[in-house]
Amino acid sequence: MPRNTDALLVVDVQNDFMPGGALAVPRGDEVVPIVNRIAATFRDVILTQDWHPRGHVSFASAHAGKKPFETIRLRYGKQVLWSDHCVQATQGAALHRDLSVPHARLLIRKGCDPKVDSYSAFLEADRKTKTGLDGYLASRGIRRVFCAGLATDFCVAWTALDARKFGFQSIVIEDACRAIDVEGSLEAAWKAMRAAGVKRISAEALLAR
Ligand code: VGL
Ligand code: ZN
Repeated sequence: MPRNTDALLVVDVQNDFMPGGALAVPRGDEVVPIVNRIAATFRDVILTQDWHPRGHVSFASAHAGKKPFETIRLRYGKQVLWSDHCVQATQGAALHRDLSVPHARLLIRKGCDPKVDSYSAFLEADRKTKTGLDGYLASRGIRRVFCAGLATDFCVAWTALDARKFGFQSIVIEDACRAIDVEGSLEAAWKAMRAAGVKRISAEALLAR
């Protein structure tokens, strides 16, 4: 069973990332019942929500002649461009209706700056603006974070990597995530996570402990 020094980060389980959504993650809906079961075993659960203003810099539609999944260079580095998604206060940005984590204590909204993306729940894509999650977790006495949700190769991976950067043990619950997988992004993400000391576990193994 998870300890009081463990937290679960439930990343971007939102309508736009579901099959049929604006930025669909294949089989993204399958994580919902798994996340619900896992979350019930954690005292500390933090939810994240991708939460962009209209015309956000990560939207292909904001750049003349650009299409989703193309990349551009911004001041802070390379940016993949996406279809418009998770626009603040739209139904697409809402959490999946069957996500059931009534005891979650904190919801982090990210990607709110019109000019800066944020995959990670800890740091925006400029790699210096903090969301405050690191301080929150430290204040709660958390030493180990488990990550689940969408998408494995973007928001989950960046969050799990930044957890290491801020000194937490970091574990991805691999079957409680689904990936977008553009141009080898999933393999690259696992490689980076392995190199950074991010561990992987299955939901079953976690629940059996
Ligand atoms: C995400 C692409 C753009 C994610 C968010 O949640 O992984 N991916 N915005
Ligand atoms: Zn986004």
